[in-house]
Amino acid sequence: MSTAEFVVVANRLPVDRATDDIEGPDAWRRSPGGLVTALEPIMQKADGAWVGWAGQPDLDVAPFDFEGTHLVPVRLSAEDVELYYEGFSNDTIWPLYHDVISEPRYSRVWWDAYVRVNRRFAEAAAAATAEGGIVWVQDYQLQLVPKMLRELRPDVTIGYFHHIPFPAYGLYSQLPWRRQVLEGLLGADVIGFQRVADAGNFARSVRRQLRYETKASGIAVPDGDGGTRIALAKAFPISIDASSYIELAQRADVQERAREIRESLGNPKRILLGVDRLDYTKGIRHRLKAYGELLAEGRLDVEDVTLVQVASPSRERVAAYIQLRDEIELTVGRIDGDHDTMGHTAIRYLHQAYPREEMVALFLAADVMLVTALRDGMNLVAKEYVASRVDNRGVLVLSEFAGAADELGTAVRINPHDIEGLKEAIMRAVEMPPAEQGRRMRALRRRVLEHSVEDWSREFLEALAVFHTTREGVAS
Ligand code: GDG
Repeated sequence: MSTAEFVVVANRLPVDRATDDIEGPDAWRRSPGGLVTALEPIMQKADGAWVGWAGQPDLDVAPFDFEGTHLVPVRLSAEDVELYYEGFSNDTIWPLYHDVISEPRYSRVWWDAYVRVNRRFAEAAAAATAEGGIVWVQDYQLQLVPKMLRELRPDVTIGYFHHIPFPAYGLYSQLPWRRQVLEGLLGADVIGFQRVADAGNFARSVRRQLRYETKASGIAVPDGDGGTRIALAKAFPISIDASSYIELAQRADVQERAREIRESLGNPKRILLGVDRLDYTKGIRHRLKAYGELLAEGRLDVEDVTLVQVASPSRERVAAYIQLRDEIELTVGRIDGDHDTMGHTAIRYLHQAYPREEMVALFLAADVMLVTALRDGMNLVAKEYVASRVDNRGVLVLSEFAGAADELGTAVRINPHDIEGLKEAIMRAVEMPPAEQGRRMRALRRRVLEHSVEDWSREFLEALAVFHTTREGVAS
């Protein structure tokens, strides 16, 4: 079997199966995610491999090459998907790490599946990596992989990036397997987080639970031979492929589509926009509450203002998501029922996923972007909106509980729990004079354009390379 010098391990492969009728690479399409774009140049240069699940249960696929990357599928049974993915990953870790917005469920059966599946990923990564290679593990579904991989392959340099928040110790300590998860992560040489606060929360949990010493970003981890090695736990805020959004936003057909969208909504004076996976962390209900009250109080009028809410389908078999969808759709129905006229709607609600071009057209059509997350690792939508506003217009209303708030200082900042404050912020955004929009948007764009997703992966891999070089030095 072939091995690679650089290997990414993620829950999902960077491809989706387009058709079941064809075998081999022709049956696959590159998935549109940001991580895929971020890593593509590195994967090609390094002759890299990507280990992950192909997205369908019980599917047996042999490793294959796709557009310059060697893909190594990890098989998940329908039961694995239910227990490891929907259960432990998305109904235990996800709610716990997002400050218990929804109650996490602690199931020993789910945990056992999580351990079992993480081991399968670690074994696949161990087999796919060349002697002295570099492995980059992605996200909360695979927190045990770094340690398991280190045990299998002590020669390999291991990085881990955590895309979601790491909670305060008082919450983290609920986890019945809190020590195992910390030890799992500490198998990595570099553990990357979105915010400085996430790295701080992690270090504190390590001190409290494991009694390891920490100094600045370094953590002294016992090496098994009576000594210690240093692991780095640090913030590496993720970003987007800004230039691809700019390119789309400059395309005449995309701009025409933006005009068409405004037109089809009856050319309201202001369009407000929300774009989220339908997830309880995104604060969609708080957004609707504030907007509904502004309409009810007559401070906003459906003749002038429309809210477009794209809520892309997500985790549709997890109970909390089924309930959330019902609640949101009930609320949207009530607000529209109370305020719509024949020609104008209060909320155009779309429980659908769209191509990237349509998203950028929406960004261009929207005067105000509402990001009201109750907790969010970063929130890429905020950065995508900013990158798309090549006209330096538009207002970003941004929750301070999204990681993006650390970088996007000139957004209109909100606490989504404070409904009155949120209402004031929406009014301010709706009424903001163009000159102020321009001042704020230019500063936002500067940040996003200066720090794109390529900078993110380069900075992370540079930090990891220090460990790689040191290890080579020891080996020779
Ligand atoms: C996790 C963390 C962190 C959404 N609907 C459509 C669509 N999208 C795209 C957006 C954006 C992405 O999905 C969502 O990224 P977010 O960052 O906003 O949120 P999560 O999915 O929760 O991502 C998050 C991220 O990982 C990266 O580290 O920022 O905090 O939770 O790119 O545009 N894209 C298209 N059609 C849709 O209908 N094409």
